[in-house]
Amino acid sequence: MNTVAVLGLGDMGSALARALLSAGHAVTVWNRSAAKAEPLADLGATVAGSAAEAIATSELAVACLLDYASVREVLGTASLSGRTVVNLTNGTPRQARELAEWVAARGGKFLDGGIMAVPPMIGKPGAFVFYSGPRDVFDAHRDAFAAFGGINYAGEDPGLAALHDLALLSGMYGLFVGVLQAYALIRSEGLSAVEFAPLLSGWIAAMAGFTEQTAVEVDRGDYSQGVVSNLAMQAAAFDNLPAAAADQGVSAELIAPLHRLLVRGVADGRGAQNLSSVIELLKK
Ligand code: FVH
Repeated sequence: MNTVAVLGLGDMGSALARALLSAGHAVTVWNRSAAKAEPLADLGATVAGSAAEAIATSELAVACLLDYASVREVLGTASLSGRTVVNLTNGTPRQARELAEWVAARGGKFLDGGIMAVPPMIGKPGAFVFYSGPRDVFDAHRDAFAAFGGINYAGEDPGLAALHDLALLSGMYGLFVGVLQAYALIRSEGLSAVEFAPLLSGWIAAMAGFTEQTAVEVDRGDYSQGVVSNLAMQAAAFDNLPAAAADQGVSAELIAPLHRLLVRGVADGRGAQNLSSVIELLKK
């Protein structure tokens, strides 16, 4: 019963199955479209005829499907009694908590996870996965999880892996908002994005140094200490970003939401505070 089942053999599910095989685990795979299982069979995986069959022969089932609706659809075909399901499908904390209850009601144990890697990174340095759910269930399967890369246990609440995953993705998408806007401005004059890229990555690396200090201010809820670039100044300078974009024939829609918040922050009397003070405006 130490076989690991992998349900879903898209780009990520296939990478997870390959990593488990490379680490020496016995692996049973299943995918809705059977053809995606063939390369894994060549690597030594057992191909199950159904998700129910894959789960029946494995104590641990790793689900990596498109979304939570497909996870429920697939798991709903199987008996989960005595089985552990670790869901590595992207979703929200609420979806993870609801799925945990749904699996428990069917007699299964549940962990949720958040993969911080693209498929080629799986099993290699730099990849890591968040897990959340009962500690004893997590500890029982650490060995299998090690095949995927780094392990980060986020806590007993099954929603915490998704929370951490989405928080990191928020940071990533924020970065790409800036990168795309910068390249759009550069390209608007016919300049080379490739030539500009080293300047941009160096600047981003320098600014990333403020991440920790921002965290200190956010945890304290005090944005008035050590202010060197106050919000009023930044809001005035930020006005130039959409203005220049308009002049250059570039849309400002990527940066418009932050512009609105800066203006609101100043109107709220936060002009003398740090930029981090804008986080107060995000609270609902
Ligand atoms: N790929 C990535 O870069 C990211 C990295 C971080 C984590 N994400 C999440 O991982 C989940 C799976 O992503 P993926 O890259 O494997 O996605 P696809 O290659 O599109 O494969 C999707 C699989 O889901 C199966 N599927 C979809 N709907 C159903 C359904 N109703 N019933 C059964 N299976 C279903 C699909 O099957 P098929 O189309 O091949 O028959 C694929 O196996 C995802 O949550 C990412 O956000 C990846």
